[in-house]
Amino acid sequence: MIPLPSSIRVDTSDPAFPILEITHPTCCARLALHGAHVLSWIPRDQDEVFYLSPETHMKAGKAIRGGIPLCWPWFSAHPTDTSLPSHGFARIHFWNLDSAVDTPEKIILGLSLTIDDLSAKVEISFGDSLHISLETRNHGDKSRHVGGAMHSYFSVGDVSQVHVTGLAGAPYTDCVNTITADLPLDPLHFDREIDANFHTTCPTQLVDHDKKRIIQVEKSAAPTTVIWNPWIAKSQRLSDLPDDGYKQFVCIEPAILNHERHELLPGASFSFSTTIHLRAR
Ligand code: TA6
Repeated sequence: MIPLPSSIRVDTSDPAFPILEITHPTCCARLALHGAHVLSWIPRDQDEVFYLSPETHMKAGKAIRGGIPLCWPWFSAHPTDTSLPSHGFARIHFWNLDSAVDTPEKIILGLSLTIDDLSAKVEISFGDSLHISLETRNHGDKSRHVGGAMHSYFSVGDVSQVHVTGLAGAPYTDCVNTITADLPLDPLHFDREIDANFHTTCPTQLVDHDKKRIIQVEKSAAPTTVIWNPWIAKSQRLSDLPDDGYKQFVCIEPAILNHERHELLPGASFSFSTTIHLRAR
């Protein structure tokens, strides 16, 4: 482990699953090296921003349910080989911690993962906002197609008391056929399973009347924003989510879908990112 500033300690209560615990004047946060996975972010004077299932796995090779799963180098099912893991490799491998910097405004972590001839470098800044940038580089001699997502589970007080704005007019793909004429999309309320890909570069806002806050999700180089809430039936089918887990989160996911993947020529790189801000409502 690299030398860490005093604002970061390693929780080794499970030595096989190290978690960084950040205590900084601007925020507290937790990150698992497995998946370079943000588990928690609590800005000063705010409540927890992310939902983490009390029934999540926390072991090698299993995706964590909640926080910010990094989907890479593809989102959802692999475009040609369905035997490969859904949402790619990033969230089911341990990443290397390459850097940890403490500044008065934020903590900046750098982590990396290499799979075959693709390397991923993620930079995560924890402060009074949260910024994640994921850079992919092709070290091979053939071009590669790369996509992914930052699959954030935002904690809500009561899913019936929230709505999402910023989707007005965006073309979308409804992955579960639940968006019908009775469900306006801007603002988007939740009274059923929603799994939809909105093709927009605009920021999205999660307005939480219960927690009296607005979470703004900005992004760069991610042409789609995925909105997901599993609702009742799917929550009951997911073994790592309580049956009523759907009441406590909404996923807003900056994404590069399979048909939007970047072609990375040998030696080339590209990055996409998200920035999350909170404000009172
Ligand atoms: O959020 C979009 C989505 O692709 C949904 O279809 C749902 O499957 C979700 O991701 C969770 O995926 P996971 O593999 O983590 O269960």
